[in-house]
Amino acid sequence: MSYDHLFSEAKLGDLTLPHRIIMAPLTRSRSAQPGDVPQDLNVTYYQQRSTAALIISEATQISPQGKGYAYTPGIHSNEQIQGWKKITDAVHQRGSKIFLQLWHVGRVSHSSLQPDGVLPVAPSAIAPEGQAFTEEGFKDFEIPRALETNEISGIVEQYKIAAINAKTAGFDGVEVHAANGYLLDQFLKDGTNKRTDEYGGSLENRVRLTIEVIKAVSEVWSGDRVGIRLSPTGTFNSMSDSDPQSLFNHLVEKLNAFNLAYIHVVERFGDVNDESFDFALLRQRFNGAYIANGGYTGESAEKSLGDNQSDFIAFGTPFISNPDLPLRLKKGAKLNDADPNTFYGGNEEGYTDYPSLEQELRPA
Ligand code: 8OZ
Repeated sequence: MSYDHLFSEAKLGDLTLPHRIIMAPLTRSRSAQPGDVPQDLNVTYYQQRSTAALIISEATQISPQGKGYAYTPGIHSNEQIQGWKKITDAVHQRGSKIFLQLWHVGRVSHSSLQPDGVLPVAPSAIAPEGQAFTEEGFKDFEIPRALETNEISGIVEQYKIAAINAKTAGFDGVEVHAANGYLLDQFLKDGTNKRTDEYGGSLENRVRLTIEVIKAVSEVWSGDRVGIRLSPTGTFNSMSDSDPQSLFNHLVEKLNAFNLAYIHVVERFGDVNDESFDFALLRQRFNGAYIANGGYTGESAEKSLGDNQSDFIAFGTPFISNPDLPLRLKKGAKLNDADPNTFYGGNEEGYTDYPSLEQELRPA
């Protein structure tokens, strides 16, 4: 089939992107140790994928406290900033753009990953189900420590400093990770937020932290270089909300004050698809671009764009195993399957060794 919509130019904030295929943030857990530093292997990986119209980096911890998985990169030390600089240079050299995803995991961590071995922090003292991925293997989640009201400005400050560091590292913008059960999502949803201060209870109160973070980050970057990732119906990391439509309608209306580049919406995670949520309504209420994500194929992406359901499509798993995904879609070429055994951790295997179409077609 022809992908006329996928391969049409469009504006994202003040950027003009050559097509609609965005590389979704993908945790791959391959930063150099010690220090969670982006390394040459990561440069190669991102450079291989720089025919995406925009790359959104893997989730990146804004502070030592924001870390929840072994081997994920940070953006709080000088070494990390210098490591990222090599990546942004390589991507720019190939003519693409890259945003950094700003990540604080909240309760999705473990004391063994935290500075001084303290408990992870969260809006309320409620543990997620399951286990954290630590350097010593999987460990049961612990009951997190509920943040004091007077600590919250310090959390906002962590995002702001990380946004400044992202600028130093040469990124084109930042995406605030408010999805998939991490700290901001924990404050948004009432399954995890049982607070009785001004950060809990009403919709107004539950969106407060996210809005404060967006405000702080938009003082560093202009709003049109800032996006936010949301997962209204996501249940990953033991998440739930009693009325996600009202919550996220309210949130995007508040976001409109900042002229953000985009909302990046995880519409489904794995096979879970909640038909009761009206994503079109969310898009209608928001004044920036809508990036759709979650299990899209070339065909369903083209249909979504053509039906005016989205402005861009973010592909995750297909970009793991097809570094030149845009070219493959354009040519109607076969896509390689991704091997889940090499998603997280390890070396170049399953990371930088998936072939481009050119490599596949070249006689051995
Ligand atoms: C899968 C494994 C580890 C982290 C997310 C950052 O869900 C993640 C993540 C996904 O956004």
